[in-house]
Amino acid sequence: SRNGDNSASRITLTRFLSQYVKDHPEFEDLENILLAVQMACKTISSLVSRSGLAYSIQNDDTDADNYNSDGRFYSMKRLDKLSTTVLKNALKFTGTVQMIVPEALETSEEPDQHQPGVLIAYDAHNLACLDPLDGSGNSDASICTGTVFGVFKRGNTVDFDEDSLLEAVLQPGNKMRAAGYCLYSSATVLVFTLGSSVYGFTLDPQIQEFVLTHDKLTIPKRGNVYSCNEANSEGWKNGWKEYLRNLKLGQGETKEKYALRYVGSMVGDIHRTLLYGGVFGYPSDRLHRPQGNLQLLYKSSPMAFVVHHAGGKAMDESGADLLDKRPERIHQKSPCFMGSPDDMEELKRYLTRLEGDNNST
Ligand code: P6P
Repeated sequence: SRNGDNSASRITLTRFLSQYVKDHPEFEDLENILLAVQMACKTISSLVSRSGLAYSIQNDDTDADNYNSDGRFYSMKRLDKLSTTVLKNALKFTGTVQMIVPEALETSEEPDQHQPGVLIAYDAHNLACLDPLDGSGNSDASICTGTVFGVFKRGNTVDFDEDSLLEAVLQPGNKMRAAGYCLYSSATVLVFTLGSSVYGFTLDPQIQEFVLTHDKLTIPKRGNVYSCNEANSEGWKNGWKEYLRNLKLGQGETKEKYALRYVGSMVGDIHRTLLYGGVFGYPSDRLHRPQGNLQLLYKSSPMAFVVHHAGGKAMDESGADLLDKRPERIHQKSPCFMGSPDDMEELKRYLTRLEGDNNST
């Protein structure tokens, strides 16, 4: 109906996928993984929204083992583990997808990071990297979190031993055949692309189905918001600093003063950027995070793939296309910028200019 709740007339993700696969038979072998991801995201959504309730009953805050290494409340870790288990089981339930446990993140590499729950999965045709709950550090404050996934075509030359598969998954984002994310926030929104348009589906709690709400999602050509962790600004390179200075003073190309919006949960920050436009960035900072704080393979590459197919751009710090960047290691981090095409073109001029690239203030 015109004003009432028209969710009944919307197409569900399940129907959308079966129709899409009929029209594009080359994606037939992907339907399994995508349906498994959908099922897992429904369960993770429910876990995330109930975490405060479930844990407060089960957890006695005074227990010492309720606090993980950096002193934050235990439940976040359990939610990480639960989400990883849910995703693993959903993929296994397809009967065709196997899991590989990637090597642990060397604690020497990132002493202040808890172990990411990243999954590497494969079936006869695909190699997938999945981040079950990005931003989980925010979850006990009920701030948004997200599941991220990227799927590569599996070269049939790759045999089944784990090492060759872990090597084969280290591909640049432009080799993905599908990527997407599920945002757990005021609504649960699953956004993905199969290499052409981007589609967004919102979970309707009344029917527990994802229904199409963003058909051919396209990022605005220009925005007026930038999104980054300003606490790192002392270590930034001059190009990014100068670019932001002009946006803050209303002296950028649009002469509009930009606002800063930063949730600290990548999926939320990039979903907002996709819908409202603007620029998201996690640049290097020489004082604290020389490679930024986003793992390339299972965080910024899949997100860049979605942004690209929504008409946006993604770059590394040299201004090169982030989708061309091949991760050397599973947990390798890379500075990244992504967002509206016109904003990114403007930023690129600052990143690629020769002078003033050193860090001298
Ligand atoms: P910082 C969350 O831990 C995360 O992996 C991303 O979701 C988020 O964008 C980033 O790290 C936040 O990093 O250094 O700003 O806390």
